[in-house]
Amino acid sequence: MSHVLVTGAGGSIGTVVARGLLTYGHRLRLLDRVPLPATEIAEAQEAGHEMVTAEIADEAALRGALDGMDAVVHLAAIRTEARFTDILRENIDGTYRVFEAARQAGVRRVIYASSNHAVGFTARAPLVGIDVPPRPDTYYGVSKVFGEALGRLYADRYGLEVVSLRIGSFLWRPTAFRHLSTWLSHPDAVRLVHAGLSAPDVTYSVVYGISANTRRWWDLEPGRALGYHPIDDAEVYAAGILAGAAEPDPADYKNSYLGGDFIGPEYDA
Ligand code: 15L
Repeated sequence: MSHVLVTGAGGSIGTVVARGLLTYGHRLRLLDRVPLPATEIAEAQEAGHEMVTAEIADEAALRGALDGMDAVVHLAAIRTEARFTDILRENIDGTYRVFEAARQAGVRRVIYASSNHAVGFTARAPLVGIDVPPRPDTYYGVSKVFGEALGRLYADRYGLEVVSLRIGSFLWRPTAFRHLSTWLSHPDAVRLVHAGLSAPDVTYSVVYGISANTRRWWDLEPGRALGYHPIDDAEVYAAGILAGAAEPDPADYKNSYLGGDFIGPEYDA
């Protein structure tokens, strides 16, 4: 069992992960900028966990939230493309603040929610490893490259144990053709974060956060080496998805890259 701060605990992934980590016996402190829904507060408090309502930018509050923690799961972020100034504030500066406060507080491990969009301009292929160079597809992707690089720096320079999770499409269920490759189910997301928290001998690791999808493009071996053993497979939804829509046009360049729609002109600045 470890004492874990979860940032962005009220967000879509935060809510699922926080609830799931409780079942693994972690003691949680849940941080979000807005108060969590009353039902979740009641549930978490009943289980002996704490809630903190604060902005990541509030240094004193962040320091207080990290006090006594063994690990932080940093999920708070803008989750898609946005204006650069917003990405800079929330994803770049916000991530720096979390790593730096964790270092100062003596927190041992940081689990960082990166994204497949850190390498979104990489050509689709079975199987893309963790050793491909950064090829972000958006400012959002750039912020994830930054977060991974910062994690590497804090691991090398300060000895923090850091795990960067290149999350695919975190969804209740896949709804589009691309998701057959990129889906991360809710239960697998919990398994992924728990593996990151409980793996022994971490210095710095990058793993792809997807389920055991038959049509995956990313190599799951680095995750398995960490103890992440996904169970779900988007393939069980394939028939429904394929019946509802034509297969993507291979001549459309967006379908050649990992990032999918994020590659397209609608995501231009
Ligand atoms: C992500 O990183 C985003 O947070 C999410 O909005 C999706 O776009 C997902 O990647 C994806 O690639 O499907």
